[in-house]
Amino acid sequence: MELKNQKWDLEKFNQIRAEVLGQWPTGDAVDLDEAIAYHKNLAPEKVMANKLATAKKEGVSLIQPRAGVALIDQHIELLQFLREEGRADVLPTTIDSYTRQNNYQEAADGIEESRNEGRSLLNGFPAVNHGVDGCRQLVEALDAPLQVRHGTPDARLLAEITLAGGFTDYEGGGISYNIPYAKDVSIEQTLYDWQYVDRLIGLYEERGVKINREPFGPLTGTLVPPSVSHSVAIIEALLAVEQGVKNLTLGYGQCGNLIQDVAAIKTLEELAEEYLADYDDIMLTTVFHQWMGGFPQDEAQAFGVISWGAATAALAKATKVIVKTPHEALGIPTKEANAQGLRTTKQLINMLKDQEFASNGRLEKEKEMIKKETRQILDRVFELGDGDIAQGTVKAFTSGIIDIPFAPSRYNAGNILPARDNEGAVRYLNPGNLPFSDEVLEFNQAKLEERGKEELREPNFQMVIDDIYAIGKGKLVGRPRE
Ligand code: 8ZB
Repeated sequence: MELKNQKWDLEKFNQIRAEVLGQWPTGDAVDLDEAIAYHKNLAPEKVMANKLATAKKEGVSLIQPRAGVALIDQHIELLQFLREEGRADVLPTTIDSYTRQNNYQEAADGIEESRNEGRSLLNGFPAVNHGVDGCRQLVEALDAPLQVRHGTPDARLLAEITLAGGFTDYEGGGISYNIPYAKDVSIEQTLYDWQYVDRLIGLYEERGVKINREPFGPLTGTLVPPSVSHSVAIIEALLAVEQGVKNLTLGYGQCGNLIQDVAAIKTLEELAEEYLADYDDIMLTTVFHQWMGGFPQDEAQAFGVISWGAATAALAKATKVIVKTPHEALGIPTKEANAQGLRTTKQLINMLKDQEFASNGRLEKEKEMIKKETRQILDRVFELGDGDIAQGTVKAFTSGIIDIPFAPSRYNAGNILPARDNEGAVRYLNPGNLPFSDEVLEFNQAKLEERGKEELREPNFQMVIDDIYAIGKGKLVGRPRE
């Protein structure tokens, strides 16, 4: 394996491709020419990039749930329900954990047991086992675009089958579907395997088929500072477009302070445009994830959290918002709870669609700092790779130049510690080895000292713990007990 940020030649791709398609018998049914013809016959409203482009132009935020069950019929029923009762604009298919681990035999057993029990015993849709035809049954039964949502370090066969099956959007990336999801998979390996996925999508794009790509923005979903997730999103975007990806949605997970969150969505788009300037014809959109950390168990409180995310997404004018449900603290939601999260979100989106968060000094300052932090990280990554962002990324993880808080991966340094400031914005309590200037370090420190003063304690690890549990307990900032 030689990892470089360079478009793969077709020979290399095809060599590996034979291996990938041989990983499970359903790989045999993948035929790229036939799949491209199938996509060209899809109604335009079933193509994700079309919906995103229209939403971006009109300045509205689309809503999307997460959802996936084991059996095709039940999955169709679920998605139809979310479309009709939840008024979802675009649809997901959440993939089960066995498939995410490339454990297709366990997935097959799960399908069998689900048939016997008459209910889903898998936590998602096992798309590899259902194969190209199974995926096409979904596409044909539903009147909205479908995206694959998963968490798979090696997602090559899953991509082959779902894309040939008519899905028009694919989530993930070599960092964002490794570091938060796996313990023992090297970053070099996942960057390589995701180059394959992006090269495959590049082949569709070359032949006039739009497949949207969405790096997973929220990472561990736990107090991730915007500049950490922006750096990862932009790296994954650069790696994708090099392989021929044209339609990209970059993501960010809500932190909870309105000004910081609006600034994050704005800077994500502005920075990405800047870093992708050398590539032509890229369609760039944004996705805002409602709060990804711990949720309150009480459903009424959960609706409060969902609403605040919906309001923030609308005011930030994110192209899409990924919706949580009142069952978040418990596990996988019922379809009714899922639809409630969607309707709550749609209400806020509709009420706020004619309002935009006006530019002001505080917003501008926040944007300036996110941009500075992100550029400082990315500049160092390029430097480490002698201009090659793929090689730079591998080195950046080893040296903690990129560092994702609370990640399980042993390929992540795990030195940084985030904490909220006095207004709930997420700052660097311990910047670890991130390559920040004195100005950036002092800004973060001053913000945390402000909170320390208010709480009569030094900014310390207890703050981090308090912040992790705060929203679940009904607050944003984890204040000490009075
Ligand atoms: C990283 C994403 C975690 C979120 C939800 C979890 C959580 C996972 C399913 C699902 C509906 C599924 N999630 N699997 N939601 N159906 N099969 O993803 O609840 O919010």
